[in-house]
Amino acid sequence: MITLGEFIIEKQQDFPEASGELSALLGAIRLAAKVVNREINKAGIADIIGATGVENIQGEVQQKMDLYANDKFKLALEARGEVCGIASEEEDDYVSFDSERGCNSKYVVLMDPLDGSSNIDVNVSVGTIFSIYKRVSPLGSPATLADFLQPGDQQVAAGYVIYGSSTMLVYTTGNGVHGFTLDPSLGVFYLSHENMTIPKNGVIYSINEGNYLKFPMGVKKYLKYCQEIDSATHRPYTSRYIGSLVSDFHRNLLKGGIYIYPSTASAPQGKLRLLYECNPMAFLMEQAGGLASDGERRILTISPTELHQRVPFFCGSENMVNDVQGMLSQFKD
Ligand code: AHM
Ligand code: MG
Repeated sequence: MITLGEFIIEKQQDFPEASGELSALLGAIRLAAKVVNREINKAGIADIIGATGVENIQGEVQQKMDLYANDKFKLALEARGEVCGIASEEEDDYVSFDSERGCNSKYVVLMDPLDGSSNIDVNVSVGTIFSIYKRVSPLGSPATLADFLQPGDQQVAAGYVIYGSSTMLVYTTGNGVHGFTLDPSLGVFYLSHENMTIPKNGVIYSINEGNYLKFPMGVKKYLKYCQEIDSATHRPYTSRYIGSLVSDFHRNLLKGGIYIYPSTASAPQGKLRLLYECNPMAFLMEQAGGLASDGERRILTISPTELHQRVPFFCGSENMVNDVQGMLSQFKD
């Protein structure tokens, strides 16, 4: 049984120039994940369910657990001292860690500390998403906005934690995707899914179909294609939508499928955020052999202009993403 800590150190040895800073940073994420996991498991007993009554900068109601998770990840990252700043769904602006240690750290972390938080109150899986870059500003100074506005193909690591029927941490440093399952009695993550890959063809599609009438024509055509009967291509496909990106992504990664959050008539850029939702998931998906696009371009090549920028998201099995992209280019509104 290999633990996450052992695995990170083992992989670090493949890079003779590695200083151990990224390993320490991943260690901080691992610790915060355990703390958040413990708290989420008490939902229903402790006073952690429900809204705070405050909205974040994106006009979404913050849940108590959103803020708790944000605080724990921020504290763990600042304490470990390997990052010069963080950006988060729950923070209006980026936060730079201006201590001497912070200014001399070479990484930044972008995160969605608790994704799918509307599912906590009803005991449905939620997750944490994280994305790690090397800073572009000089060492020895505070972090700058430019450190956070890098295209996704510059990520050095990305991953998620899924707080599900078991808790897993899945990450990549650009050398495959590896999954670890928490043994809650010992508080240790063990390697359970080495080199995860997604099937090229899937039979699951995940989309909030309630918005159907607002979808672009190409997406409507693709959904009808998914529902047609054709035994050669295993259609009709199966519809599965949890409403927690991490959970929908994780299932599709293991089984093969596509996750779609397209532009809609009322939200032309879709709902999901490029920097701390789509980019890390796109990095993981490509590392697992799948694709992630905004309908036209690879997500990882988009140059961000804003911290909380949104983007349409099509992510999953290679052939499924290619099919929907084909329909988007064929059927324009
Ligand atoms: P959140 O970060 O506020 O939780 O929003 C992101 C979530 C995703 O996890 C999920 O896939 C999507 O929003 C669901 O949106 P909708 O309710 O519109 O289907
Ligand atoms: Mg989110």
